[in-house]
Amino acid sequence: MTSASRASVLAWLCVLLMLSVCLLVPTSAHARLISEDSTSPEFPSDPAFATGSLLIPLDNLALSPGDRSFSITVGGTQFHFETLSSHGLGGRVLQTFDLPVVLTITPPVPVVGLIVTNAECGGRATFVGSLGTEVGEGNYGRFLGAAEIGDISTVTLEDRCADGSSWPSLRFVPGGAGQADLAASKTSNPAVVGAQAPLSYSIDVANVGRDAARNATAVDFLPPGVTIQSTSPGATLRPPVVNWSLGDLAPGASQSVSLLVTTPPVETFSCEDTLLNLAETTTSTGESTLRNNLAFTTTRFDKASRASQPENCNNHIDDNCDGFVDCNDPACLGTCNAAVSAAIAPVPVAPDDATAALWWIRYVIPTPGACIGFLGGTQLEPVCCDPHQVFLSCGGLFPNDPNFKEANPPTNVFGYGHAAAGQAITYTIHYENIGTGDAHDVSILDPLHPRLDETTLLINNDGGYDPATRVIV
Ligand SMILES: [Ca+2]
Ligand SMILES: [Ca+2]
Ligand SMILES: [Ca+2]
Repeated sequence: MTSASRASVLAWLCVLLMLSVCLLVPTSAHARLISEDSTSPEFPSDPAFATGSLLIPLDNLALSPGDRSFSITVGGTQFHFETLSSHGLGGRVLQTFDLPVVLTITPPVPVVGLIVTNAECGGRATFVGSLGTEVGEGNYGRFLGAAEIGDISTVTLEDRCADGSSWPSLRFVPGGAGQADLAASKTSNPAVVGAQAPLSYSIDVANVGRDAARNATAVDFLPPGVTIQSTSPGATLRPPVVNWSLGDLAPGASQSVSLLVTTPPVETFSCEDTLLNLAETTTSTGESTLRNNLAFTTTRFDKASRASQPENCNNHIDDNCDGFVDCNDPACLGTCNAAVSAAIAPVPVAPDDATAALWWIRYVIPTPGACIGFLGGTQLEPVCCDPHQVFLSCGGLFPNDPNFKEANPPTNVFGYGHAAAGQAITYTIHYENIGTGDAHDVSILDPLHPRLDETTLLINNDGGYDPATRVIV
């Protein structure tokens, strides 16, 4: 996802580029590929088959070369398996020759797999469900299947080097994958909050589907730095995650949970901070959609709560939240640039007045240790907006985190850089699944900094924007 927007105010002042927290949320935890040795006495051992499955030796179906479909009737329901492949299903056993066979299943099934034999380079099976896709590879007796990816409607069979593969038997669980549909919503109070202040959250979970949702849960991902004060009953606390087991939810039923936290101490807030809180709901029953399982709220830091703080002119922090850091702040005039202060009288600077800010900076002479190095349109001393005092002009110094966000113009490793007023900033979010299972329906949430102009926002990769919370999803 890339977003571009304009710095709208405070010309030539440093712009904090580490603007937000990006969160990756896999919302289908149990989806899996099934890969088993079909010659093992334990086969099939996957719990997906515990409730009963059908093993279909395809040679019992008496398929002829060129046949493109077969049907199996279970409990009055006819399951139809069909391919549009020109060479059909291959004959006595299902074969792929030099082209993949795309097998459609009508109606879809919750669990399906096949045994592969005689693949030149190993067989590959791709299972497409309503909630995700699984891909398995194997050879000579390996059973490849998939479960908990919703209603599986398509299986693509192929050989990894396109020389042909044979799939002599098929196993599936008849019946739909379930049509529960949990929907989460979330509220927070208050909307703007100071440091070390109470902040409450509530999460509502409703089953809007037609089937019961078994083993429903509500999970809250707390913002960094908050401390938990209390929760509604039944919570399991593993900060920064709080989890509630809700049991089974009948169609139309709903439950609410809540928690109270204390916001972080003032030292950990920047003036423009936004606390992003996420909630997710899950069920072991198949859902018709996972898009509504995630809910979030944002809470702005109350800048006014720090207006009376004195500006420390040497700590690289905007202590009083007037938009000006250290020597940029009129309160520091005479402290940071004595030579200049004699010639230039302090001027009242409105926090969001770009013209006033420009005027002020233009007449500051760069001196060693001073926080501004801009004169005549050339350069800023970047340390002025970097409390860590390390500026490495590097997009991409993020070797340890597979999930990171970079900006152009670039920032240092702590996310600090600078941009001119009106300049476009491009953010690129990189993400990677370093686990051993597939992550389905991954969401990326990115709160937009309050001083970036949302009217110029461009979002790539099918992202959406919620203007109420200023969060890109
Ligand atoms: Ca849902
Ligand atoms: Ca300061
Ligand atoms: Ca200030």
